[in-house]
Amino acid sequence: MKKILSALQLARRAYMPKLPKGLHGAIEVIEEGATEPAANKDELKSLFPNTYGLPILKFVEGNEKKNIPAVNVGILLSGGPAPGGHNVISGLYDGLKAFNKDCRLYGFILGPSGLIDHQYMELTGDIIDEYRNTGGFDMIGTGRTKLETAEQFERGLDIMKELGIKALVIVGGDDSNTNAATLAEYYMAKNAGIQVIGCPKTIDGDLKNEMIEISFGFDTACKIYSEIIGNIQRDCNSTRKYWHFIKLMGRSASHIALECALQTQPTIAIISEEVEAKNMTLDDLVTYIARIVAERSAAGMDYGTVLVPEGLIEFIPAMKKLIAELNELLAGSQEFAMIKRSAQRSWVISKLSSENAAIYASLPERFASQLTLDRDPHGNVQVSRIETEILLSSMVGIKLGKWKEEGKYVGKFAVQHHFLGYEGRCGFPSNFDADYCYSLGYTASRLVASGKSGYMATVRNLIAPAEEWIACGVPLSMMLNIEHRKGKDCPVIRKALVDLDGKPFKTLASQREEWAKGNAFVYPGPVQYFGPSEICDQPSKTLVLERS
Ligand code: FBP
Repeated sequence: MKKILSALQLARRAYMPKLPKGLHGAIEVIEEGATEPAANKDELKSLFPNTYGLPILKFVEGNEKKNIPAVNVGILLSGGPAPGGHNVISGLYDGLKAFNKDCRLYGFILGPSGLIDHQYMELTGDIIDEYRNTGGFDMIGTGRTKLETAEQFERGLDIMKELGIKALVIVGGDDSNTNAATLAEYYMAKNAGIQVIGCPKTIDGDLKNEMIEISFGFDTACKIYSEIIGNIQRDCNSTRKYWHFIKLMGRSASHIALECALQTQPTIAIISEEVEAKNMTLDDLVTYIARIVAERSAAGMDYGTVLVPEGLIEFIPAMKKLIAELNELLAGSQEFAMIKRSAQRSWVISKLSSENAAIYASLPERFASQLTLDRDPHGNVQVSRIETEILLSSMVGIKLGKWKEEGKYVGKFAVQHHFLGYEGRCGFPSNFDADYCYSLGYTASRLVASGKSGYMATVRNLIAPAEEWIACGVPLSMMLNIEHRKGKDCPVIRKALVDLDGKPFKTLASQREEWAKGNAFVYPGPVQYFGPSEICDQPSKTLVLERS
């Protein structure tokens, strides 16, 4: 069947992403000093003897074109989709072809499982052209299989040997890049002749540190969510009868909620990291929201918006303890899986410590059972399936009901719920993400050509015009630390949470009281692709505040 493309799709296909100067011309790489991780140095050195301490690499514009032999390269996408993934692939493809037109690129299907199960396709020019500047990961698909066992690594090696692949690019978040670090070490230790290179992806924006300014996809996803929040706010301000509780993706950190709050100025924005820092209970949080609802009601405003970060529940200290105990209890528990649904609640209560059992028993049935849903392959609670926005609004409703009985509140509290997550993960990448991702893919090609392994492709100086961005290779080993996961200590890339001393949060904190009192709503409108640079090329507010 012939695919029908919209006019915008056709126009986007023709868009040529901007590249930093350092990626023009011949390959020239500068090695900076040796690196080390911020913590657990000795343990990490013994776990990663071959990839520990590598230098940071910087790519600069080169003059002398060297002859580089053709290589075959594999790429896989891992975890949730993020706008721009196809541009990483097209940047990698174009970068490889620029240094030798006989290079070939293979995509592993549906993420890491494609590598293990030998499901792949060759990515030719025709296929690449069809997906340039499009959203989604559907060119080759993605998955969450965790690459962790020697058997999986060997299965990967078999297929890569068969296809003559010399380098593998893994596009993913903190967990997937942790896998990339382990795989790089494994192949280097056995001299397998396979380079492994990571690439920082996740709409959550929590794969960042002094070397990674932002993960790709965050910019577009936040712009899409902000457009929708703006539309909801305009509806809210038009009908003046609802409180909208809007849950926003971000499995752990609240970067998305914070960025969207800065873009849209909602009535209330919850930031999980603040809830944890202030040691707030669920009741504290409910009281905080109910107080604002009641004050607005007294001023004649029975409406407003509340942004709720998806990962909130794990940041309420008492809930965090409960979830940690549930994780240990349910990890590989055959017994729990065999129990009838109706008996699961009492089984869990009987196994938990008395403190956690009491909290668990106090939760509404539906919510309690959501806390026991399967963990993902990395051991994470699937917070996208937990209806925190409904829990909060119903508890606020109960509190307001009590205040009504006590004569402290007379308003109306009518609620609408929204969950913004999947709507933004496959959107057309913004110009920022289109350029950034293409540059990341191109940088990965330079790492391949330079024979490097155990590196992540990164691009820095992102608030400057794209020409001035800096393409780098950062050792994966320097981003690792040891954390307790699924009942054991393991090396993982540290997740970046919202910094409560950072400018983005401080900006929110300095303005939110005003937003709570009046109508400060901002309606940012849709992402723009063609037009003046100040409308089309602006990076996220978080990035600008953090880096300016
Ligand atoms: P990644 O970290 O893999 O990029 O995924 C992010 C995310 O979109 C989270 O915000 C969300 O909790 C999760 O994926 C949902 O995943 P799934 O697609 O498995 O439902």
